[in-house]
Amino acid sequence: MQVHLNYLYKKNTDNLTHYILMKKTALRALPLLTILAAGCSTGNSPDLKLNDLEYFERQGVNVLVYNNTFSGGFNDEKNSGIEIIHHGVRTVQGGAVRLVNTPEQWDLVPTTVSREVNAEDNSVEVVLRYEDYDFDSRIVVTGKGPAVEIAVYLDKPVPKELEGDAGLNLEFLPSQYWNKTYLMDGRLNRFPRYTASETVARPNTEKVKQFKGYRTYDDRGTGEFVDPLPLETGHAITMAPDDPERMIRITSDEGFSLYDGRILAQNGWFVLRSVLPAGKTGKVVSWTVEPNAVEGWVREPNIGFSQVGYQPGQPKVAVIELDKLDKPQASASLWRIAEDGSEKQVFTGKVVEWGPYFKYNYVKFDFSEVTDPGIYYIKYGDIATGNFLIDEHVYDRITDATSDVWIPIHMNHMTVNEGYRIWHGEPFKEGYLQAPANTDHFDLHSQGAIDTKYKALQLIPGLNVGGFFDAGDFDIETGSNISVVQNLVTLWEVFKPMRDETFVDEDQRYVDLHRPDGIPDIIQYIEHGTLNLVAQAENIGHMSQTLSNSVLDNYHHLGDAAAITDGLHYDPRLKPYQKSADGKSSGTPDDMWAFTTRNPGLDLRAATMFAAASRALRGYNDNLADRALAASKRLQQEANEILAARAAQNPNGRAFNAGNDLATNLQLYVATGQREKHYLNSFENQIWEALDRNVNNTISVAMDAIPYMELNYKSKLAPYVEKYKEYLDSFEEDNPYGVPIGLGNWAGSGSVVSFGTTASFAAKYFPEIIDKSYAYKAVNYLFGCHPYHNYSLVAAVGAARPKAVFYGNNRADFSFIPGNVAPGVLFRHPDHFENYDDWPFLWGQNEGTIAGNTGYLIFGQAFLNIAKQ
Ligand SMILES: [Ca+2]
Ligand SMILES: [Ca+2]
Ligand SMILES: [Ca+2]
Repeated sequence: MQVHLNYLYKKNTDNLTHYILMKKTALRALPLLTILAAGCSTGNSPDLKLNDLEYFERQGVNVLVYNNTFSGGFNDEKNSGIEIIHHGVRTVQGGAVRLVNTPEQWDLVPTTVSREVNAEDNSVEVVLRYEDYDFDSRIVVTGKGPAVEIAVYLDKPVPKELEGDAGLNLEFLPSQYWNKTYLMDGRLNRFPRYTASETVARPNTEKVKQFKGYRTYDDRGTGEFVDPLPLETGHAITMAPDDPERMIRITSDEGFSLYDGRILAQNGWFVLRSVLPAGKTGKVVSWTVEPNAVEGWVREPNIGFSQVGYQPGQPKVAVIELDKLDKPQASASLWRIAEDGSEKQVFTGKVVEWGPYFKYNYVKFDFSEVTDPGIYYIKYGDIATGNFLIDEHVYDRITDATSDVWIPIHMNHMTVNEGYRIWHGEPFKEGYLQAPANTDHFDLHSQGAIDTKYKALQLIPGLNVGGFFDAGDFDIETGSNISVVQNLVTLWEVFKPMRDETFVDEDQRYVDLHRPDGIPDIIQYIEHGTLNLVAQAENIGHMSQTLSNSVLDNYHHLGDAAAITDGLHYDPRLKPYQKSADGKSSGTPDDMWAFTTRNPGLDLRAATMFAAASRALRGYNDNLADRALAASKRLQQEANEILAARAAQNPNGRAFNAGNDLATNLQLYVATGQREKHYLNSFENQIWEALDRNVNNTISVAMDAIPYMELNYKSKLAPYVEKYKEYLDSFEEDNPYGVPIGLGNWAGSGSVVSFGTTASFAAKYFPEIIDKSYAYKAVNYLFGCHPYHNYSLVAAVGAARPKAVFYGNNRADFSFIPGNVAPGVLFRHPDHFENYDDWPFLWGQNEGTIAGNTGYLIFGQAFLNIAKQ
């Protein structure tokens, strides 16, 4: 849930370029042909055979064996091990030796010591290791006809302390199996829609330790943990005989049990598990797994188009994703729905081949010539899409839900109301304690030596004000919050959005959605972010890394943020769960912590942001504007002194990030009312060299400077914009969607938003070089023209089919918070894109972030600015 990627609204796309170039050489040059070849050679075979991408394949069934490995701790761990992609959907994963019945996110995972592919044997062998227990196991998966055998081998017996705990597990996606039937040794059952199976409470001493000794549960003083009991136990299970695309049969002489992992954690899966026998070596467990393959199955084409619709004059190209065994249609057509409900074919056009991209083939259908406003749908072969609009105004409201709903719901330290519903009460009333020295944090932060005037676990006053929840979690990630305020100030200064749909009262600590209060919302959001960040600078003395949960058992909280802590000051003299006589403190150690370890780079970013915030707040909240400016000057001076001292101590060390300095100099020039020319001189001294070094990385900040520079600056910049155009065009070669598609463990909508923002500013300043088509590609992608499915990735925005489930704090309800931008289509090695819309719980696909969503606001405004020209 942590966000350590760059969510600044237009930031480095350089690494991405790199990645893409690598991928192009790696994939385009070589294996793409082999993917096709593999498809042709194995696609029609009834047997599961290893293909050139090193997974077992027959048409409709892919069995991956550690193409994706476990990483431990912060990762979902629902993305790894033995995985089955069953008729296009990844329904099975987690095949591994695991140490509990239904593993949670922070349970121990094995490291993959080695992975060996044996093509002759049609098998893959992986060696797994639990370092903590010096415990190795080997998993051998062998294709045998239409099935695979999964076998566990031990060279040494299971360590004594793991006897009864170590077992072979395989996990099944609840949303694809619930309500379907299964038979265990012939006994009839149905997978439950909601979990209500049985558990036992066992002493904590019997609990296998969790990642780094963290604990995912609050035992309420019982000294016991909860262990799920099986739904069923037997030797042969057939799942979903009622659904041929999900049907799977598994048998084992050793026997297994089926569990419902949702009983411990809402993101749990159904788990099939065989405990490894004690005292044995050799082949200790063997399963035969046969996923059903539907005869003659070909994946239905995914017709990508903008669910929000199109402006009459813009390019309109649908990208159609096809199974590699599918034969492309020669043409597709556009149908129009009239006001009387009648339908008529109005356009037929050629379908043009783009070619293979990872697992599928792509063709395009260009219907740009259709310009009459109206209601339309696409027909390709037998498939008719949902309808969409062609109209000048289709994009007018694309940021309203984000601005009116998503962002205010993420305001911390406030009660947030909407109509009859309280989204959350006022969180963290007891404030934040100094994090103890040398503490690692599960959300990837750490506290070194204490560098403030406070003692460990002492209350740092004044921090429970303002700020925004990071994402689906509730911490104030300082770096993200700095980006948020910076994003909002940019939005305010460039576009002056006067929209007022939100009531914000900092004295009442109350937010009411859809209630105008006479003040532009963006100014109120800038104020709210600044209140917390200034409080950090004033009370801690510098910026914290994060204000976050102190215990893992309340970090994974779902629901009302006000219920995460008890609102009472922690008093270690009381017993856990005991309240003081005056009702003001408790012995429950649930208070949030401030991780204060100083980072002068972060302080410099804060200094830049504070300068911008003071400018925006001037005349609206002068007191806060003054405090922000004072913090800016002090932090800048102190941070530079610290950095200079460090440089003196370590003359060969790397200087502070020059790219960041470039932006800071520009910001400070603007912040000082353009009086301090030396900032501008520094900027000018650096910008051309930075552009020469990396134009894609630097063009955005270079364009930011245009309003403040002499006229010849723009003409000097033009050749770089030409180079930038080559970069933008390179995406047409890279993938059928023509936008950067990230392949990391956090999917890439953020990069598409950045791409669209920079392309929009380029189209504004250099329309003769960069036309609007690049920005349109970005909106197309976000609103439905992307791999896997064609739903809009932005929750509830003006589309016929927006995504319906997201990883927000209401994710346990399989719901969304309007205006959220999903990370989107997640890449799974070696060739699968995925975005679950019936399962919210994978953050890499479905979580939105405060920095990302405020970045989307800027993109929306920048895009509308050129789209309306
Ligand atoms: Ca976080
Ligand atoms: Ca307002
Ligand atoms: Ca408390």
